[in-house]
Formats: sequence, C-alpha cells, structure tokens
Amino acid sequence: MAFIQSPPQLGNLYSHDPPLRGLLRQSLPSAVLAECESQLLELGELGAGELYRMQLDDRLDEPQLQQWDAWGNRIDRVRVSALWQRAEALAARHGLVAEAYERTFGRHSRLVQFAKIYLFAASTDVYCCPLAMTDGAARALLDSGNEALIERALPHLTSRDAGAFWTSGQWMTESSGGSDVGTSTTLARQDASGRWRLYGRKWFTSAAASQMALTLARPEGNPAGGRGLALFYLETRTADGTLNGMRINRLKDKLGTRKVPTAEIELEGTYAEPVRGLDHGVRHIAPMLNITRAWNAIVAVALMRRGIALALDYAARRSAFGARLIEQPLHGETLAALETECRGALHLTCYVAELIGRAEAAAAGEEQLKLLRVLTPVAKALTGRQAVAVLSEVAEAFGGAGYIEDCGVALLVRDAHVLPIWEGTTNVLALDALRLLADGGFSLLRRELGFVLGAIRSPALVAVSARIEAAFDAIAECLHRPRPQAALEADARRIALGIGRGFAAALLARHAQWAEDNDADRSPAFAARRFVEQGLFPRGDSAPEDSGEAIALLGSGAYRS
Ligand code: MFK
Repeated sequence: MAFIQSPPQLGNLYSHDPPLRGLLRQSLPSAVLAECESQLLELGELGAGELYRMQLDDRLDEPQLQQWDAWGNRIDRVRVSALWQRAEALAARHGLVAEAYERTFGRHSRLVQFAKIYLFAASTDVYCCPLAMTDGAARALLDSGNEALIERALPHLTSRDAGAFWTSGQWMTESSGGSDVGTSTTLARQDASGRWRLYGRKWFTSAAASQMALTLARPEGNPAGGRGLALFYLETRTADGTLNGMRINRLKDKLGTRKVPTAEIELEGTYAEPVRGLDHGVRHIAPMLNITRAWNAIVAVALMRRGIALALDYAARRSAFGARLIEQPLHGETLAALETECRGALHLTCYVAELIGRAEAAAAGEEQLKLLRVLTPVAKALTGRQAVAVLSEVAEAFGGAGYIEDCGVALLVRDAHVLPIWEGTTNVLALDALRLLADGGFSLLRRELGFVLGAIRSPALVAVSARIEAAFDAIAECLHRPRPQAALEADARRIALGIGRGFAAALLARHAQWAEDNDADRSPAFAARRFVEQGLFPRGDSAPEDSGEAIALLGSGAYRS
C-alpha cells in the first residue's frame, strides 16, 4: 500500500490566530472586543470550514461571459463562480462594507471591519476585489458631497441585505496607461437632452458584474492630463436589465485572480453623472484609491496568514529524514521568518485601519490625516511584496505538493502576484510616498515613531528600538542628502519600503512591550527582534548617486533594439 500523506487542515481562523487576537486585545477597548468577538468567531469558522471547502471544490469554476442569447440579442452577461455568489451574500450579511459606515464601534469601526476582511479574504477567491471597490466608492461619494448620488447609491453599497446590496467597479485603467491615468482618452459628451454620455474603452475593469461604477472621462473640450478628467457615476444596467450603452468585449485571461471577472469594456454612449464638477477627476477618485489600497494591504496579510497556517499544519503532519518537518531546525527557522513578516504586515496594516477609523470619526487632526496619507501607499507597497515573497516560500515548504494546483497553495501564489501590481505598482506608490515625505511627511512620521517607541521599557526591546531609530536616521540622511532629483527618485522604492519596515518594526516592538506587561507572552518580542534582523533599510551604503548609471548599464546590452 502506497503512503498517503494527510493533507493540511485549518482551525477556526479567529481562535487559531494568536497574533490577530493579541493585536485586537491591545487596540480595542474590551467592551468593543466583547461585542464583536462572536462575529469574528463566526467568520473564522466560515473561512476555515464551508468557504474553504467550497474554494477547494470550486477550483475550476471560472467566470463566464455570455455575449449573445439564443435569438441573437447581445446580452453580455457575466456568470461568476458559486463561491463568489455565496461570498456576496455573506459579505453583505456580515457587513464587510457596512461596518465602516454604520460606525457601531465609533473610531474603532474600521479596525473591526479590517479584522473581518482578514478572516474572510483568503477563502473567497479575491471576492474582496469588488468589496474593496464598493467601500472605496462609498467613501468617494460621501467625500464628494453629491447628495443625490449619495442618497441613490449609498444605501445599496452599505446594505446588509443581500438582495439590496450593490458592488461598485472602479474603472480607471485604459490601454494608454494603468499608472499614468491622466492619459485616459474616454470622452464625456452631453446629448441633446443635456445628459452625459461616455465613449471609450476601459481596459481592466475588475468587477464586470457590479451594479455601478465610478469612472474617469474627459468632458469634451477639457485639457489633457488628470486635471482635465472628471469623475463620473454610472449604473451598468438600465431598469429593463439591458446594459447601459456598453459592451463587454472579453474577460481577461490572467496569471491569477482567475475568479475575478476582469473585463475589457467598450463605452458606447453610456449614461453617466458627474460626481463632483467637470475636472480634477484624479483628485476626486483618490479617496476611493486610498480605501482600496488599504484593503489590498489587509488582503495581502490574509493570504500570507493562510499560506503560513497551511505550511505550519503540514509541517506538523509531514515527516522526512526521520522527524516531523516542524522539529527540523532549518525548516522551523524558515517558517519563523515568514511568520515574522506576516506579523509586521498585520500591525502596519491595522495601524492604517485605525487611522482611517479616526479620520472618519472626525477624531484625527491634520497631522494624523497626513500620516495616513503617507502610510497608505507605504503599507500597500510593502505588504504586496511581502505576500509574493512569503507565498513563494510557502509553496517551497510543501515541496512538490506545493506546485500542484489542487493542493490549494498554487492558487495563493498566483493570486498574491496581483497585489503589488493593481492599485498602484510599487514604483508608483514609492514615488507618491516620496513626494509626501518631502512635503513634511517624514518629520511627522519620525515624531509618530517617537510616540510609538516611547512605550518601550524592557531592555531587549530598547535594543530593538535603537536599531529602528538608526534605520530612520539612515533614511533621513538618504532623503536629505544633496543630490539630483533623479537620483533621489531612483532611490524611492528603497526609502518607501524602508519606512514601511521601520514603522512595522516599531509597532511590533510596542506590541511586544504590551504583551510582556499583560500576558507575560514573549513571542511578540521574538517577532519584533526577528523583524529587525530580517532587514529594515537594505543596501544602506550603496544608494544610487547617479540615476544615469542604471540607464548606462541597461543601455549597454546588445539585446536592446
Ligand atoms: C484585494 C483588494 C484590492 C482590490 C482592488 C481592486 C482592483 C481594482 C482595479 C483597478 O482599478 S486597478 C487601477 C488602480 N490604478 C491606480 O492605482 C493608479 C495608479 N497611478 C497613480 O496612483 C498615479 O500616481 C496617479 C494616477 C494618481 C497620477 O495621476 P496624475 O494625473 O499625474 O495625478 P497627480 O497630479 O499626481 O494628482 C492629482 C491630484 O490628486 C493631486 O491633488 P491636487 O489636484 O489637489 O494637486 C494629488 O495630490 C491627488 N492625489 C493623487 N493621489 C492621491 C491624491 N490625493 C489623495 N490620495 C491619493 N492617493
């Protein structure tokens, strides 16, 4: 009889996650935690049970685009997977979006919401994509002050009733530029009745099955660039169920996020309404981007946690060379390094969630708003890259089994790869962060770092804290050293990621002090120390001084045309 390996299992995602529970105990008032904990347990059970089983069974069920009906009518209907349909109903019922707007827990509502997203995300095949955009649309509409649109859409976007719940698309990307959105060519023109209609092609619309979208288009006669674009609201179908002046040309055939029906859409006179004036579209859609970037970060953490949970359980079941993998020092060290990254990402992302919560409860001052503005791109950029690295290592921890599609790990590796790409690539976000750091953001961050580290007393953590301060000194030197702007920009990625790592390390150290004081638990201190050892500000002494060097290096190869 051949040997059969028992597969990895998941326990309740909430009760089996000490780092999450520790963070929530530290950050939430005990009354808030007591009130929301049963919901977290329920989501943890769903994520480890029904939804995870569906995800494994549903593996090959991908979205389908039906363009024509039997009688030759163009219908362009998108059918999503069974898991996505179930996820939609559960997301509404559990208030995955609503939680943030009901504000039951005041300024803590965003953190509670993010804990829910974290428990929901890894078993639902990136259904968090439409949810993130829905949350972002609600935020952007509220910020716009457009009362008619708020009244029309917000009750749907924030509904807990699956029948009334709407998701929203965020249609920005055009083939001319996914990052350089200002090059968009979609035209907005008023018809004879004065209604706005859109004409153009949106190239990566991630929620083709959504009921509404926020999109950018250039009102006829407006100047080029992001400033000449306007933010528009549209509903995808008219009252009789037909598409609102658009065609879905095809669904994308992607490396990962294969359950997400990402479409190319032709706008052929789509009725739309301006959300906030007829220009500055990029500025007006930015609140949506900031929310989806924060979601991106928590989804990155959730995927890392899933991979590590599976790898740890597997390591306890699998034996090689006469011992279980978990008992083998090098394997244990390898998994501990992943666990450390995941904890740092969790703390950084939840800190961003807390800042959003404070801002929305009008409990944040100017400085905290600015801090949030800097830390959002930093957290998104760092966690996306961590997820790719961690999940690649998770696959290796399974050996050949991790390379097999129906083992459940390959899916995580493929899905993680989108996280650094959509919602702003690492370089776009690093340059965004660089601009903000130069504009007073760095000194604010440094001050906040001082507050965070100010709580630390234990000698081992004081040593950790000194290394974090030293990393920030090096970043400060790097930011302020006189050099050409091009050389500074060439260094932006290292600076942004270094700030993310340094701030995450500080949050881990503060949590470790809290855990020592409250739980006599030393594992958070190990995580803080290891996170610092795994690197805060890489290649400190070889920063590029001259951006021309990279260009010369790349240009010298015979492979260039
Ligand atoms: C799993 C969970 C996540 C799921 C997500 C779902 C998937 C979604 C699919 C997608 O839609 S992916 C597409 C996402 N696309 C991007 O993220 C675009 C990336 N590119 C950038 O972010 C560029 O930097 C940017 C488009 C903003 C550059 O455009 P511009 O026209 O050069 O804008 P500019 O001049 O930098 O900024 C214009 C205004 O917006 C400025 O304000 P003012 O008009 O007052 O000067 C900026 O300060 C402001 N702004 C830009 N980014 C901002 C912002 N304000 C607040 N927050 C921001 N992040």
